[in-house]
Amino acid sequence: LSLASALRQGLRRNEFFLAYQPIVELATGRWVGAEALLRWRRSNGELIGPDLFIPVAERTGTITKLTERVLELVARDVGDFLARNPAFHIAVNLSAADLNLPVTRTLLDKLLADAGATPSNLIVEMTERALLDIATAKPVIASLRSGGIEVAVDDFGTGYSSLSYLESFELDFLKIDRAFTEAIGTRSPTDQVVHHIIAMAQTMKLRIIAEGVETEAQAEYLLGRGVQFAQGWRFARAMPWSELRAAFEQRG
Ligand code: G
Ligand code: G
Ligand code: MN
Ligand code: NA
Repeated sequence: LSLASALRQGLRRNEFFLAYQPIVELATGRWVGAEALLRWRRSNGELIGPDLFIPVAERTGTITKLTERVLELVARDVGDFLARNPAFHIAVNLSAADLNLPVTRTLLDKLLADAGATPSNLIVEMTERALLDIATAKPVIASLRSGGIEVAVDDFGTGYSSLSYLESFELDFLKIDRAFTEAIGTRSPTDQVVHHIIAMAQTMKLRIIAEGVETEAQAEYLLGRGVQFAQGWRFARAMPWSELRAAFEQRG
């Protein structure tokens, strides 16, 4: 069985689920949102991460179905949470191929309707493993944003076209890739790059989410440079939605 056909079978058998990693406001430690991260539990019990299967799904066209499933799972997981917590954001990852499809907008609208949520509850993260057709994606992104959904450029600095994205699209968030967060305080050349990414994002009036924050020193550095948001093991790992909701409600 090739991975591509295993993916299709996994979809039929409902082997996919989501883990949610809190997005934290650095200044207060408050959980202001969560990123939905796709997981695949195969019938033999093996857990496979998206780094392995998303590229295959993108190459074989299964990504459209996977994304559809992700949006259904989010709607099912969050239930009426967003209606009760209107300031909370759910971030979902879309692939380039999704952005080029009109059906994506329909699915996002359905997700919001199912969850009784408003567009401002949703952040769309554009990943850049696959090169985006800018001419096609531009009106889609503009339409999402004019509808009130916010858009983030994910894994900034690692993909094909980070800088051209910033030139071509109006965006709301820039997510600093974990590789750059890791370099903070290491005196490596990459450490300097973090500084410049932050300055550039601020010049462009983008809000910043730093990924992979593991240490207090990294959090201090980011906060000191005006980075508002972070994800990472320093704060919380990705977890099942029920666990996140319980922890969120306990935190008050
Ligand atoms: O959670 P983990 O570190 O394994 O995720 C690895 C990568 O897979 C991340 O960069 C993330 O953006 C991507 N990813 C996770 N979930 C999804 C998803 O639902 N759709 C897409 N397209 N990418 C995802
Ligand atoms: O889509 P994105 O690239 O944001 O996915 C984030 C991935 O990074 C997830 O798979 C998550 O499990 C992983 N991750 C999240 N926080 C940390 C962290 O602090 N350290 C490390 N090493 N990995 C993390
Ligand atoms: Mn992401
Ligand atoms: Na990322």
